[in-house]
Amino acid sequence: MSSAPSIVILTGAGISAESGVPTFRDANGLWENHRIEEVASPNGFSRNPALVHRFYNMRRAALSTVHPNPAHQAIARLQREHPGWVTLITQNVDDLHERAGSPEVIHMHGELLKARCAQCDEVRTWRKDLDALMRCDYCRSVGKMRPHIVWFGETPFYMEDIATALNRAEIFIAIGTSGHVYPAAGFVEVARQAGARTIEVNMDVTAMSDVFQEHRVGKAGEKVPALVEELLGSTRG
Ligand code: BV8
Repeated sequence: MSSAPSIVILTGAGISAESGVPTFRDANGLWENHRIEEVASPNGFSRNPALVHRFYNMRRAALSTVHPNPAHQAIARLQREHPGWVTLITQNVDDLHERAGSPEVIHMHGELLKARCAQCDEVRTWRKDLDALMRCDYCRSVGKMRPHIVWFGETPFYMEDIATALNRAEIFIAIGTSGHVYPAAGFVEVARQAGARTIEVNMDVTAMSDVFQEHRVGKAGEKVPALVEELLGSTRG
């Protein structure tokens, strides 16, 4: 096992901002005058499935107009070149990490380009619009297709894998996340308890800034490539 430190990275909407994907704070938590917590929730979906499908269809269609930025590319480079473990956890539902070349991405809040049948739980890649009248190809039920997204009040995906990675982290880096949504916001505390060096990359102060030991204040597109160069340089010796 290499002596190189194991690194855990958590990304949020801020890493995709320079690619042109609006952050939740940019929308100050609203969409078409609905609070995002209402739209991105099981109650919101059962109350008004057409509204929720519209919310996700619009964001899914917008993916074809945006591209990875140097921050996504730098993380993919770290995953390729760092001799130790690198675990990439994202709260984002876009596919920009994958398109930047990241070999493994833990989408703890799901993915825009996947749909799930609420009847049989089958998940499939989905690039088009979803609607409330669609039939599931597997169980044939109608009207049960939903975005494969973790809504507010639902349990995030891959929590066991995440806990394992956090407990063995020697460096924990959070990039472009405001630290308001749990359990992701609490990951820094778990890593710090495990003795990790903690680094926050953000343009602003966040709800969790005081828990991080180090800060790289600025745009992810500039600060992440510099941080990756620093980390790779230190393992090159
Ligand atoms: C759960 C998918 C149980 C949907 C999302 C009361 C108190 C505490 C917690 C709760 C509470 N009531 C309810 C809860 C729990 C709730 C929660 O935390 N609510 C909040 C609102 C208080 N959480 C849940 O419901 C979660 N589930 O708790 O289940 C459980 C717990 C543990 C274990 C098992 C079960 C599920 C939450 C998931 C919801 N789904 N996404 C979709 O995308 O449509 S959340 C969504 O919002 C994102 O995924 C992300 O997580 C969050 C937005 O945060 P950010 O990504 O940080 O984005 P934001 O816009 O806020 O900030 C951008 C940041 O970038 C800023 O800091 C900005 O300065 C910076 N930035 C901008 N540009 C740049 C930049 N930085 C660098 N460079 C730039 N260019």
